[in-house]
Amino acid sequence: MRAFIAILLALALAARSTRAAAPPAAKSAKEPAGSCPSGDGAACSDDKPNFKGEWYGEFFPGIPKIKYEGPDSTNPLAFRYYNADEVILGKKMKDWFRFSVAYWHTFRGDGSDPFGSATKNWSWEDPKLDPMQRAFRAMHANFEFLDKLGVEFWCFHDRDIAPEGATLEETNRNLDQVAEVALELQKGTPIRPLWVTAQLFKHPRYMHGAGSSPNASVFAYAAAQVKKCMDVAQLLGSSNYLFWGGREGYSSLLNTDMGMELDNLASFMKLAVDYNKRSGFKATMLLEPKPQEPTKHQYDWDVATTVSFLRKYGLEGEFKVNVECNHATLSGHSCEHELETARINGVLGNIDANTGDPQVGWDTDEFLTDPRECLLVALAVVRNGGLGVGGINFDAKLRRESTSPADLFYAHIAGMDGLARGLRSVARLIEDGRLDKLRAGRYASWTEKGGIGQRIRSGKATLEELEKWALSNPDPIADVASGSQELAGIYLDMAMR
Ligand code: XUL
Ligand code: CO
Repeated sequence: MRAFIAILLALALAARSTRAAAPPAAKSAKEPAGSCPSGDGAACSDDKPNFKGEWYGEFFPGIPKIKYEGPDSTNPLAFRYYNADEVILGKKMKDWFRFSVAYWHTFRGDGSDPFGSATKNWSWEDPKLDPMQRAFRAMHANFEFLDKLGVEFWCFHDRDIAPEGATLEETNRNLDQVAEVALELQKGTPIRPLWVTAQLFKHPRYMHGAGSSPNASVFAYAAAQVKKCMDVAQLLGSSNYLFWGGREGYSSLLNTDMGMELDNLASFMKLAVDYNKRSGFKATMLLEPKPQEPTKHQYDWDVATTVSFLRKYGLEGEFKVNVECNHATLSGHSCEHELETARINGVLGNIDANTGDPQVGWDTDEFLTDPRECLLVALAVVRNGGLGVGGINFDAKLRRESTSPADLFYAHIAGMDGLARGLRSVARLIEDGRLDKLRAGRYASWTEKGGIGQRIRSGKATLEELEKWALSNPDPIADVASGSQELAGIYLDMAMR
């Protein structure tokens, strides 16, 4: 009897877990129709020629090309602030931002978390298809999405676009095949990758790191992966090549030779820099700081640590940094601080414009929409004179509970509009001029002609000379003026609309 009950219980539990694993349907009655039913393609095929026999339907039927309708628009599938070709502060909005869609979150993110299985039911991820067919479909979905959103850049890890095979050779072949499809889809469009990176953190071989792994054979394998990934990036015309040190760090110093790991990581970077030059790729090389997660300590902790790493190993001038806002706050800084640190060191190359949640202590990768934060990010871009061949990618994902394909559009529209609104505010702030004046005014004594400030900045002053100067001049307390921080806040607030 007991055994019988146990069997019944086991069967009931098994049925429950199967139900829990099946993601809900992606459609919502109120929203535009989501995706085509997956599997056969016939139900939503149109007159487009079949491409390599993989797919000939629309993945986002019912979603129009997203247009600029101005701030009074009530249409959530329109831009209210982002007007791609409008010139602000001497540059088209699209050229200030060079927006890029992050492939991994947008097309491969399935909503799973450590406590629950996938929630999305994207048609390109049809479980009936094999991984390569799914990869081709996801690539088609990417290009339809970019076209409808009006974005000219995408960014990806090698393993986002093509699955690993049984051997490195097979993996490379998979990557070549999907890259070929991407190249075909790019043809006749302005669309190019903003940056490409090798995924050196998911596979168990990288559990101790890649360039900083204690195993030389893992280092060599990772180097081979980077070479191949750089070749694909070059083929697709990517402007940048990125390293985010997923597991380049440690979990315990007890078993870690930190000096050796850092030396090896620098060699890894040098090999890539060297190949970048010799292969004719000549991409801008980027490093993306993050303090921790998944490791306890990541070697590229923040921008300042990354700059000091580059200087120690003679790599300054070879890399710029990709500042991610959520990583900035994880490191105990603000995004503004990280952007400014990068700018004054001449290394601001790209931005992952996302945000975290102040109530959650990890990298939640949310779309950045807070007007004040967006203004400060846009201000950093303007102060830097733009991002050169870099740009802004979102590295942001839908919440697990957002399961409609239309949500992918809402999220990106909100992210793009947020920064566009920020840029419009920056233009007002600069035109108003009072914040710049307040800031510059605090340093007037350093630029005063013939003043002691100029003498000190020339590097010629000595301590004895300054002692003499202090003894023969009144106490500087009379010159110490208010910082007027609250007034600065009012100027910022007045520009925000
Ligand atoms: C992880 C992260 C990465 C990089 C690219 O925290 O930000 O997705 O942006 O590898
Ligand atoms: Co990132």
